[in-house]
Amino acid sequence: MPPFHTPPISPMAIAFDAENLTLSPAGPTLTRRMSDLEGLFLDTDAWAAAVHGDDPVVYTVTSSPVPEIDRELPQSITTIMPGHTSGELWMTKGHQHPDHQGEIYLALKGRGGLLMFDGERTEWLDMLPGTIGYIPPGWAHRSVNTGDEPYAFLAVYPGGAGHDYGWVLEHGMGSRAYRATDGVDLRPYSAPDPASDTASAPAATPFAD
Ligand code: PAN
Ligand code: ZN
Repeated sequence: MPPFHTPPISPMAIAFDAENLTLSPAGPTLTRRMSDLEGLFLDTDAWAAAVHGDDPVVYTVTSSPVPEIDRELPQSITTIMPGHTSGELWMTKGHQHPDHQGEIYLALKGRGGLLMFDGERTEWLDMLPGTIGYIPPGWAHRSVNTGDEPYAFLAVYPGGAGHDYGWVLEHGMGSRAYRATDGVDLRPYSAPDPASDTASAPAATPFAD
């Protein structure tokens, strides 16, 4: 066996259903609720009101069985629900790969955006079905649903890259994406407001409501 072969993964076919957003055979699925996005939305009161309400699912990540280990190339489909928290569009947590390596996203359904930040520069890519968004090494990345339907994309990334979520909490993402009549309103990043009384805060609003 060549030294670069990592048992027990063997060559495999993975059925990719871009309509039903499934990978088969499937690996683990992650569900991220509003409560998992602490410290990320600017309006902390609105975030807390949503958490204390029905704590909605903001996104899911379903994976193939390829593991997140060095030299492997895992894939996953992320689906972000439409909605906003005080105007700030629903989004993934965002992360930096501690072992800086590139990644690709292929947009599948809905409309979204890929926000990237390297600590100094911010980039935004509009993501429509068929768009490949390329994330170069060293750019933290976050996905945003800019439409009124679920936004889904396939991600393919190096299994040994790791996921550092603390980096985004510490450094931010350079911009925040707000709902706009036509697309998205990108505003300069600012740290979340300190929490106050949540009783009168507006709850997060799925567009479907
Ligand atoms: C993606 C992301 C996925 C969820 O597979 O992990 O969209 O976003 P968060 O990890 O920021 O919650 C990816 O970029 N993997 O490296
Ligand atoms: Zn990534």
